[in-house]
Amino acid sequence: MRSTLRAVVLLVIAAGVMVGCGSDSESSSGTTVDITAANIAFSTTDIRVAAGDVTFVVKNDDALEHNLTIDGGKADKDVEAHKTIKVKANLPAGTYAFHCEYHPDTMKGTIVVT
Ligand SMILES: [Cu+2]
Repeated sequence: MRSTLRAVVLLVIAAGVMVGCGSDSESSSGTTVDITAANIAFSTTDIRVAAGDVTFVVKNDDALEHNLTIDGGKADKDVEAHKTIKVKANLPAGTYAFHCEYHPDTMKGTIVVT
């Protein structure tokens, strides 16, 4: 009886682990670019990606709000203090300037899409 109980417990644990592994992150196509905003500056100012869907993961390490704006109306999204956001943009080949709406003088860069 005791070994049967143990087998059932192990089976339940195994099933739980399998369910946990199965629920992976959502399937995403395209490129992901990580940008960190810290000390009123972007960690990356010279971005190069392939044309198509690009997901920008913007992490704000500062205690004030930032923003990611990509020229040409490709993106415009705020990032609250100590938050991380995802911004999706479909970018055809070309060169795009990006900046933070609140600190455009110090937080800006270029995205080269090929
Ligand atoms: Cu900013």
